[in-house]
Amino acid sequence: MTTPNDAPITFYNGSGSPYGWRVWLTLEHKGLPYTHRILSFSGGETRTPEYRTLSPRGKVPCLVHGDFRLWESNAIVEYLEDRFPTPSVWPAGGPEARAVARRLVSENDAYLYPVLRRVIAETLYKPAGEADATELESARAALRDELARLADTLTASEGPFAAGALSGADFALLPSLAFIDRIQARAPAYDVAADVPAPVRAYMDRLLALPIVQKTWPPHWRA
Ligand SMILES: N[C@@H](CCC(=O)N[C@@H](CS)C(=O)NCC(=O)O)C(=O)O
Repeated sequence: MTTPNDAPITFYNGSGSPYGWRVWLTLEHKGLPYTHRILSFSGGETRTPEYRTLSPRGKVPCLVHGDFRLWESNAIVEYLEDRFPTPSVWPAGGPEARAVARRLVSENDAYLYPVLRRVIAETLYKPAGEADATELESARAALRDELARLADTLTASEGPFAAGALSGADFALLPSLAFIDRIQARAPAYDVAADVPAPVRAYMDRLLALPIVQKTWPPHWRA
């Protein structure tokens, strides 16, 4: 049976989840009504049998629309786009522009975020001063390379955002970039923010000025 468009939406998320964040931004960008359930990772709320009936891998994000359950953030974004196409999360410039925006999402997921995870593992998940220096420098070198590529993309962009106008590409990139500032705030001795090139910093500032970004800031980061 097809889910009616006006069926209630429940969005399962975790504070600080980069994958949840892009779905959250998509819901807000489209102005959709939804119930927001923020699960506690440390409290094991993503691991309960009840939650696994919705999201079998026990991961967030998960979207429930009427009787339809969906997990995997990019599939959720595309589902919301199919269901509620206006405003779109993809650029208006035709197939090429949309393909470039989707490519930026793939590059974030395949390259930028994985190297950032390595930096996070050494800086946020280890006590101060206990990072593996060799691994951290290797990860930071890879991160600088990814940020340089992003700086080139931004410089070539025909608008203020990664694919021109605000799009799903920005919704994937913002959480990764926000993590750099999170590391800077929590582990300033590493000065990871120094690795951010000027065009990327200016882009982050433009993103941070958006009301939907302020509204979706991870709740536990505000404390
Ligand atoms: N490929 C998935 C990744 C989802 C994912 O890794 N979610 C993490 C949070 S960022 C999670 O739920 N982890 C909980 C756990 O593994 O217990 C997606 O795009 O939705």
